[in-house]
Amino acid sequence: MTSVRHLILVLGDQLTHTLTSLAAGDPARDRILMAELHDEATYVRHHKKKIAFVFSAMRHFVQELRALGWTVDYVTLDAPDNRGSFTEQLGQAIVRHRPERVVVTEAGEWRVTQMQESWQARFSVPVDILPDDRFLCSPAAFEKWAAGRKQLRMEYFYRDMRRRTGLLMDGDQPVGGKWNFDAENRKAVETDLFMPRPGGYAPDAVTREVLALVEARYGSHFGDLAPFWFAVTRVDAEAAFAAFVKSALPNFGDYQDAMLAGEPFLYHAVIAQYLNCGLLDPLRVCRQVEAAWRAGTVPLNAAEGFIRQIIGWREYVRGIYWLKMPGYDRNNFFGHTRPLPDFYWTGETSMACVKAAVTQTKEQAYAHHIQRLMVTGNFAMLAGIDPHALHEWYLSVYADAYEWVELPNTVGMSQFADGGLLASKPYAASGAYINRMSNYCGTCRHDVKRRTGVEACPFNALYWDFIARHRGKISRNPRMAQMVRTYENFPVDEQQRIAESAATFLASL
Ligand code: FAD
Ligand code: DLZ
Ligand code: SF4
Repeated sequence: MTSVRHLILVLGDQLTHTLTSLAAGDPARDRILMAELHDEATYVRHHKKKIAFVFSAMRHFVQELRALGWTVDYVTLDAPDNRGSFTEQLGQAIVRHRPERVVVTEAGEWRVTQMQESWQARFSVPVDILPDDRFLCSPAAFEKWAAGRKQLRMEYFYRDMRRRTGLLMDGDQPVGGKWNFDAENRKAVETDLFMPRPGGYAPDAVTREVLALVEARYGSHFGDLAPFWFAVTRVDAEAAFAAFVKSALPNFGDYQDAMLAGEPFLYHAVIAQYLNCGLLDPLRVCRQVEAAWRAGTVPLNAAEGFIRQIIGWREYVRGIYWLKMPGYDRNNFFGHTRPLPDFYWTGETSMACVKAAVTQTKEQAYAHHIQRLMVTGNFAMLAGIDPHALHEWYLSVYADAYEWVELPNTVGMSQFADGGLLASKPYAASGAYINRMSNYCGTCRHDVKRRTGVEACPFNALYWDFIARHRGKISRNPRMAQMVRTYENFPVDEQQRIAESAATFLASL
């Protein structure tokens, strides 16, 4: 039996060498524990590609740790001593190593912090839970920012973060004279033979072994394992990001809201899976983007738009998560209860936009923001889908999904289920929006110009039916009041046709 000083449990989204629990350790005296766990792969049934990505990134991280001199107990999914959960696995390691202390960095999900907080009493060993300093704004700092504010608007939070980091600042003023260049970022996109692709990597022997393991154990989960091209090391993730800065970032701003059939990635970075498991550092990527703008290779609307997503939205949703958990996942402002339609899993629907979003989600464990927000999210809200069921779907199907970032985006931004804490208005839109921002409608069986009837785009009747159903709740919102008035000015027979078309469509789900 060995005896160690610190037993350091590193979680699958903590693959960062400067992690606080590692920084507090000493390779000569401490031992690291990492484990591939059935509970983590199945607390929602994650996409196969996501599980493979996390396991492979973990295995590569362990190689790096060992090369740095650390002793690591790495428990593979198929190891005989695999206990399946963080708590059981840690308990076993405590018996084996009898550490003086257990040291962890706080988990990214409330569910797991509850486990961490139970360990000291359960195992009668001191457990140090250290802050996660990979974020720019701590939960406590966010709480302070939020205190006393009637509305928590991202834009004001973002300005504070710009001032704090100095990113894109000219003294105390934003460069270019404006904080936000979004007005320039709503262009529709056209097919381009030279469209950049995210940097991809052929699976090495480690990844191939993981892919076989995941197929054998989780073959029935949603999603395709092949093609697998994600980076699984920090070096490759940084190379993929550098390629994005060079080839796609210049157009990132202009086409941020665009969608195009057959182009799952467009000018997006496809890095959230790397940021969220710790392979990429958020501040570092922002500094690289600022440097590209200062060097003149990237326009300001692209650099600002990108930096806002990271130091603004990403930090802000995390702040909301910790401010409102537990319980935020049970918000349901509109009282929606409809089950999630099967086509969220199969992609089998006549709606070309939804089919494209679900199909690429199945193939790539990725969809870009506007597909998540304005196609699958918008459809779910208009159709009255239970926001908790939708939350579990988003959490399971995307390689970048962890509850701290997914939940506020789903419950707050996309479903307005928190009644407007996060978003200033529901992101509800008819087919006209999707038609303006994409080329899906041209090949769709439905007619985006028709509001009602069997040929019509379902988003249209559902949109007006949503306005009608919830006007009591939304008419006081200045940004929705005009839509409520428009609906109320429709002739009564048109209102009836809307209700009938929506009911017929919903009955067919
Ligand atoms: P890009 O479009 O290239 O943006 C760059 C980076 O900015 C992203 O990698 C991400 O880190 C950050 N970012 C952009 N928008 C947001 C946002 N709204 N919230 C937080 N960070 C943002 N993002 C996740 O990382 N994990 C999730 O589980 C997740 N779930 C979502 C669910 C819904 C319903 C919606 C509407 C959005 C969700 N997002 C989530 C936000 C956003 O869609 C993804 O971050 C983005 O699509 C990831 O792709 P990308 O790396 O190509 O991002
Ligand atoms: C997402 C995930 C998966 C699929 N598998 C593991 C795992 O086997 N072991 C592990 O340590 N972490 C995994 N993760 C990430 C965790 O779910 C994540 O650390 C928690 O959700 C806390 O954010
Ligand atoms: Fe989607 Fe409607 Fe356009 Fe079809 S017509 S692609 S359902 S918005």
